[in-house]
Amino acid sequence: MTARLNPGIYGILTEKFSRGRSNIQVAQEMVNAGVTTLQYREKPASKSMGEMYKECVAIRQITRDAGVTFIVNDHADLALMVEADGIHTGQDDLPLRPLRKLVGDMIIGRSTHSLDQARQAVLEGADYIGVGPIFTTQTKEGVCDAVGLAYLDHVAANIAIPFVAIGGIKAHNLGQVVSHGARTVCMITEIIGAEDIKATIQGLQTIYKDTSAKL
Ligand code: TZP
Ligand code: MG
Repeated sequence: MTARLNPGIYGILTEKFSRGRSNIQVAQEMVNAGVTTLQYREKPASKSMGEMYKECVAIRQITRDAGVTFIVNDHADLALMVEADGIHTGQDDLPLRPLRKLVGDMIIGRSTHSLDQARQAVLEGADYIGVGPIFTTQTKEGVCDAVGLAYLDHVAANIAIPFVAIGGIKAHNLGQVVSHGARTVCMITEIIGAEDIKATIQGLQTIYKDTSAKL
């Protein structure tokens, strides 16, 4: 069975933050550099569903060949059509119990911003939760205030399913995020906005491994 959430670096694809590079090119570079999970996060306002489908087919192939878990954001239809490993949903997206009926054993992730939301996600059958924004971020519009590092300790102590930390995470604060209990760490702009994606991921992996080894 596919792991419900891999430890390591969880990357997200959104072309508008990728310095003019295509999602396919960035996906290949991220997979080559060793991300353990890759999420496709485009909105229909940016691309047609047909374009999104074509990209997801290609990224499914890239991730399958590399043994990387592939998650589609928001769109259960796309996730099913390309046989993704999982679907990621926000608080305003599809409700989890009916979604589970639709996607069967597929991994379901849910973004959460409070312990109440996290507990609710567990009750409704999420496989993992997103926790954040840990720090202030400009990447997601309308997101709540930063939840902070101490909040990660509460999640680690109170929530029984795996979680991924997200929001404003960069090389300079990654060590703190890992020290506060995150085993899976997601970064959008730090990775896809980097000039050299491979070197950036390798640097992040070194921080992740060095910090984990000292815990
Ligand atoms: N959910 C909470 S914060 C966030 C999302 C999708 C954006 C994270 O982006 P970045 O660039 O890593 O701060
Ligand atoms: Mg969403």
